[in-house]
Formats: sequence, C-alpha cells, structure tokens
Amino acid sequence: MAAAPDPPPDPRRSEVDVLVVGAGITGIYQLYRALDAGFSAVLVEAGGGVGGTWYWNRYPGARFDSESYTYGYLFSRELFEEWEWQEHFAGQPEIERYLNHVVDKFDLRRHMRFGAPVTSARFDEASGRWDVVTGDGRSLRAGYLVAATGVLSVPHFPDVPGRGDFAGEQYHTGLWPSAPVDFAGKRVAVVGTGSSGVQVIPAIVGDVASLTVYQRTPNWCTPLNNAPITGEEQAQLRARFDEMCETLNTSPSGFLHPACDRATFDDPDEERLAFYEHMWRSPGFSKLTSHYTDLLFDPAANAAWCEFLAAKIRSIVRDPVTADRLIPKSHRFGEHRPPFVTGYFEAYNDPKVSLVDLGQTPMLQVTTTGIETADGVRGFDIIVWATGFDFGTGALNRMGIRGRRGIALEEYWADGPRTFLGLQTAGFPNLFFPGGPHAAAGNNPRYNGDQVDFVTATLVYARDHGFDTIEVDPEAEEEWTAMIDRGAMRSPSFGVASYYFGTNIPGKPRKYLLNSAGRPKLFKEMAKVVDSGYKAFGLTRSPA
Ligand code: NA7
Repeated sequence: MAAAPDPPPDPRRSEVDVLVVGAGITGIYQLYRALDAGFSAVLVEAGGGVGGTWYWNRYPGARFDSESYTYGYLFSRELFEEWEWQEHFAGQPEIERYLNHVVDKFDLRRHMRFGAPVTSARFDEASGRWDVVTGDGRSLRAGYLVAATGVLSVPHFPDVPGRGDFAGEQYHTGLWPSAPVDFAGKRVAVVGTGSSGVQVIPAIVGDVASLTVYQRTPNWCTPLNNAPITGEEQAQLRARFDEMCETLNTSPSGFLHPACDRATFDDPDEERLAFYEHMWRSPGFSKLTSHYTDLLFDPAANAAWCEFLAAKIRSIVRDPVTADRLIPKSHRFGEHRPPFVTGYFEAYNDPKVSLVDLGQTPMLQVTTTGIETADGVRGFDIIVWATGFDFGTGALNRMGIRGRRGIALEEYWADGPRTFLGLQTAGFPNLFFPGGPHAAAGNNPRYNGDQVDFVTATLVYARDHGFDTIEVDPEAEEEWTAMIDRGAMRSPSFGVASYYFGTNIPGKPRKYLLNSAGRPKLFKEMAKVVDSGYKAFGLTRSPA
C-alpha cells in the first residue's frame, strides 16, 4: 500500500474527501482503496468492532459457505500468503480475526470510528458535500459518501404478539452478543430454518436440554462438506495464487468451481445418479455452480435433483413424519438461497429435538414462559430468532439519506430500488453503495470488490479532471433498473417467494434485489462507462 497521507487524518475530523459507512468486508476494502488513492477518508461503523456481517452474526455455527480463500481479499499477495485459513469454510471467529488482521496490517483502524451509526446524511446542494450525523452525536462533512452497509445487515423480527414479554433470554442470529450464550441444560427454541437457523441448530444441539425448531418453510439444504486445509493444499494455494485470482476475477459467480458442460438428461439415469452423488459430496455452492447447465432453467431437471435430495433427507432422518416436514414442497432448488449444512438433518435423530411445522400449527404468540402455537404452549429458557433480514435495501433506507431538494431515499425507492450498476441512484450525487442491491449475484466479496474498484477509479478520474460532483444520469438508471426487472423473470426456476424479492418483509415492494445478468453484465457496463469518459455519470463541478 502507498504511504498514508501525512499527517494522518483524524477519524474525528469534521471534513473528509471520502466517508465510508460500514466496517464489513466491502467497507474495509473501500477505505483501503480510498486512502491508497490519496484521498482523506474516515470509516464510521455502528458496531463495536470490525467485521460487519462477521461482527454481528457470531452465533454458534456461523461460518462461510464460500471457500475461505475465495472470500478473502486478493489485492495483496503478501496478505494472502501470510494468512493461512484453517478450514475450507472458516468459522466466524477465524473470519473476524482475519478482518481485524487486515485492518491492522494496513493501518486502517486509526481511520475508523466504532459505535457510530449514521442517523442522517444530507446532500448540501450549495457546497456539493454530504453532511452526515452519527449516533454518537458527531457530524462530518464529506465530498463522497460510500455506504458499504451490506445487503443482510438489518435483522428482521417477526411481528408475533408478546415477543417483548418473554421472561427468558432471546437473541436474533444477526445481533448475537459478544459474551457467549450458555445453552447448557436449557430448553431452547429456534425460529427459522434459513442459512442461519440450519447452522445454529446442529452447533447447539449437544448442549441443550431440549431444542424445538419452528419451521415455516423448509429449505433445500445440502452438505457444506467442510474440511481442514492440509499443508499440501496450503502450499498449492500459494503456488497457484495468480491462476486463482484470474479465475476469481473473471468468473461470473466469483467461485473457483468448474462449470459442467452437460444438461441433466444428456446423462443416462445411472450416470446422472452418480453425478448427483458427486454433487452431494461437493463443497458448498458447487451444487449450483458446477451442476448440470439446465438445473435452474428446466423444471424437470430441477425436479429430478430435488427428488434425489428428498430421498437423501429420508435416508438420514429416521422419523418419516419429521423427514417429510423437512422436504420443501413449495419451491425448487435455487429459488431460495440454498443453505449448506453440517449435521443438520442428523440433528433431528436426537430425541431432544422436535420440529414444529408452522404451516400446520401457526405461531399465535410469545408468552412470558414460551411460545404458543395452535396446539398449545411450549416453555423455553432461550428463544433464538433466526428469522432473517430486510435484504438489499434495509440499511440504506434507514440511514436518513436525503438527496437534492431534500428528497428521501426511502421515498425515491418506495416502489423498489432504482440504481445504475447497483452503485448510484439519480438525485443523490456523490453517494455510492457498493455491496448494495442490483449489483450481481454469487460470491459477494468478489463483485462488491469490483464495485469498490470502480468507485475508486471514478473518484480518481473526477479528481484528475477537475470535477467533484458525480451523479448518475436518470436514463442510465432507468435502463439498468429495467434490465434488473426483466431479468428477474427470466429463469423458470425462480419464483418470487424469497427475500431476493423482499417477500419476507411485510409491506415491502416485490422487486428483484439482485442482478440475474450477474457479474459479466456488471463488467460490460463498467467498461462502457470508462470507455465513454464516465458519460453516464455526468461529471460536473460543484457551485462552491
Ligand atoms: P433467511 O434465509 O431469510 O431465513 C429466515 C428464516 O426465518 C426462514 O426460514 C423464514 O421462513 C423464517 N421466518 C421469517 N419470518 C418468520 C415468521 N414470522 N415466523 C416463522 N418463521 C419466520 O435468513 P438467514 O439469517 O437464515 O439467512 C440470511 C442470509 O445469511 C443467507 O442467505 C446467507 O447469505 C447468510 P420463510 O422461508 O420466510 O417461510
């Protein structure tokens, strides 16, 4: 890294070139890139430490389901070589240690302020600057505001009557306390069976007195197939760093998994079953990225894989009624974000574990002692809410962002987000949100990193050409947003009942929040912008 400007910017100073919000993997990288490009920069973070998702989601069992070395940073070979990930899919403690290591190695901490959630951010048209207030009572003025606030950072609690009356302990997986939660000998309820719920369940089952899982919709869970990284693999990772970067930096989904070249019914039944077995034993997301090419496009192909998975669930879970409840009926594989598990289905063979199907016995209320469903009350000492997040727009819409003429972002986005490149929205000059809605899909740090690189290059271009106001052209925004909406309907495997479309949050507009054209489209459009001299951004000079 180039030397930081001297004297170093004080994180309490009131005016900076770049204000980054969020100390997750994207915000840390944006801070590093802004400083490296010679801007003064400060990062503010609501939490008490570094990590973002990996700070808040410290529940037992929280871990990557992207391979560790593909999720971490690639900008520094030295960093890559000195950090030896212990497992192919690292657990939260190791991830948090890694991100703290990065922050210290690149001397970023002195530019960071913790316990400082943004409560308001107003664009001042006269000066062309953002005036930002944080929850610790400070205010800052910034030329550029980069909200790296993440897509899964606002926890969602279901609106169940009596939730506040529960006399025991209750936790949301996305707001997990730093002090360890003692599950030993406790009667525990876990509500929700998405990626978080299915990680926490097997991680605590050994400790609890009883575990009751409240499931509204089962998911197509498949094995994560985690393993320690052997010495030989470590050596190979180092030796093949350049090759790995090339693959990760160009792959549509940001993974290393090789693509399959066959469609489902190209293979005779016996070979197809052998391929499915191979997939079942393959790591994490390769069950999507290395699967038959038609998995998400041909409903019959998807159904054949689901049939295989249902048979697997039945073969693991001994009680046939429980097994049947764990098999999804309402959606295909890939329609929801698929969770990857270790010992999840096996946990239901433990007599301490029971599964409540909320479809049959809806949750009526939380009482002081437990949870009441249509068939009665069960008592608990601890309730774990693994009930997800306000995906995509949750954090951005809650930061009090006001653009030109005081327009509120949450009003401008009342019918769903409108963006260009998943990075900017018209009427909010100099505001960028890498890692927000509409960018791509896949291994997040890879395409979020592409966005950070693009933002940094844009700021440098503006500085080099004497501009300081960057505001996307409404037409470019309209085109990108229309492309996102059209793409949402393209794959027949994708229904609209998922957080990708906001359906988990009552009253949220049903708009697609990812980008099904993915990273290749992002690359193409970013290159077009650069080639055109940033035309889509209408660079100008502020009046002041
Ligand atoms: P998810 O994947 O959104 O899962 C949330 C779970 O909570 C899911 O099973 C929901 O059921 C359930 N839920 C939500 N609201 C309720 C109510 N009111 N009652 C009962 N159950 C409810 O969140 P996760 O934290 O597991 O994972 C989020 C991401 O983190 C994941 O994609 C990875 O990227 C890591 P539903 O399916 O809505 O019926």
